[in-house]
Amino acid sequence: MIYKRSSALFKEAQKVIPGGVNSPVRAFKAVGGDPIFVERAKGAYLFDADGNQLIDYINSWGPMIMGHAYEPVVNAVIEKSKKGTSFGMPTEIETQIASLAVSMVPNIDKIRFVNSGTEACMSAVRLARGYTGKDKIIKFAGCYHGHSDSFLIQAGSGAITFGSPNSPGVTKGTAKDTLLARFNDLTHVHEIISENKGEIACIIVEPVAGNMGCIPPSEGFLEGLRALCDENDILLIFDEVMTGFRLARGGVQERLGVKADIVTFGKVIGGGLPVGAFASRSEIMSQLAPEGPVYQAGTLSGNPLAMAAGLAMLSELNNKPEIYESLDKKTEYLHNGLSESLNSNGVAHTINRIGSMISVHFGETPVTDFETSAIAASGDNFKKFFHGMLSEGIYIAPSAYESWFLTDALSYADLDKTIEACGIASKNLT
Ligand code: KE4
Repeated sequence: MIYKRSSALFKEAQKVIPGGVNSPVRAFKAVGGDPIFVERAKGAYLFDADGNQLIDYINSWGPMIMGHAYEPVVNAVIEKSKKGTSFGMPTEIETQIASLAVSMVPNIDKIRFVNSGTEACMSAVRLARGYTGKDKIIKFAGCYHGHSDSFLIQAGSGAITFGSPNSPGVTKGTAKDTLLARFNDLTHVHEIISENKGEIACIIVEPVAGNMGCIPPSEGFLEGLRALCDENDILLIFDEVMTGFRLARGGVQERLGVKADIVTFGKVIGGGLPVGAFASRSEIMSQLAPEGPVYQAGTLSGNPLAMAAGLAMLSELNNKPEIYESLDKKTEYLHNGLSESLNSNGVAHTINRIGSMISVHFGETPVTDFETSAIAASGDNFKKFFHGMLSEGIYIAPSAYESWFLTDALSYADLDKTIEACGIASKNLT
């Protein structure tokens, strides 16, 4: 594979864009080398600036569940754009996609659209604080809810669960209201709640973690969070930016049968255009301006093109529920094939999978939280594996801390090619 033009484009980009990218993970810092510039994409395939064809397992970090340049979405955007691109006024299509989303997702009556997953999660936390009148939040180490200040917090020292900023620019004042718990560890959550009685507005969690690799909740974890929230008058926020409309039409609430108080969305809900959203029962959503006192706003929120893309995407998923079974089967097939390849090369590994989310972790340790994810990500194996797969025309996440996302456009021949590539890429792993 030649990447001359991508490297040249990267050099140009770095002159006018910090790090040459508009989002850090794209820069290949975790795996080394210059990032690939994509020229176009169709279905399961990326076509990069050097003309290489790659099988895509990132799919824009989740949105492309039906594959790139999906006709119904493309046509909807083209038609809508002919009527104008933004008005800053209410439009009927916003009500159409809101009604459809509310009909697909359990336990929500109303939904507010924004422009990113970050905005959705940031607004959901403000709504929870406004509704409960309490300031503190609990999040989980390794879970990512976007780059809002309250989320850029790392575990405090030792047993102290108070967070500390993990980015310059985040103030200690902000950090003190964010408490850090271990994912899949109910005892730890219970301890934190006891230490902060009556002060916690919400627990925000990726109900299936996708930012430590893919880590499904352990048996009873989500149910335990639900019980702790009910017992302590805390709102449970499911950050379903990755899992929403991907793991089921109704997301994790439907797939695993646990009720959240507020749910956030991104990625799939926009069909590849910038859409985030947060949703809840009427009693909570009525606190939002202009109905209630909790302020939240956005010039391009509910943008007609983005709504057209999202409505086309959700309509497809709603009308073809068989897509979820197809995606689950393809992901299981890939899981079994990758495992066979890695075992044939004697490579110690674990694979986490749920629905169409999957991740490969090296070493013997099962990956169930941030610490075990970090252990698996240490060493050079992931970096070698990433570049080995890329050399075989397979594009996986350029970081061991990311999940892969399958698209239903993948054929079984694509999966076989991926499995074969894994056998080659893992030959020289330790
Ligand atoms: P955005 O602001 O990037 O649309 O969404 C933030 C977000 C919120 N919640 C979850 C569970 C998420 O995974 C994300 C964003 N995901 C990353 C991938 N790990 C986006 C990729 C990037 O940062 O470029």
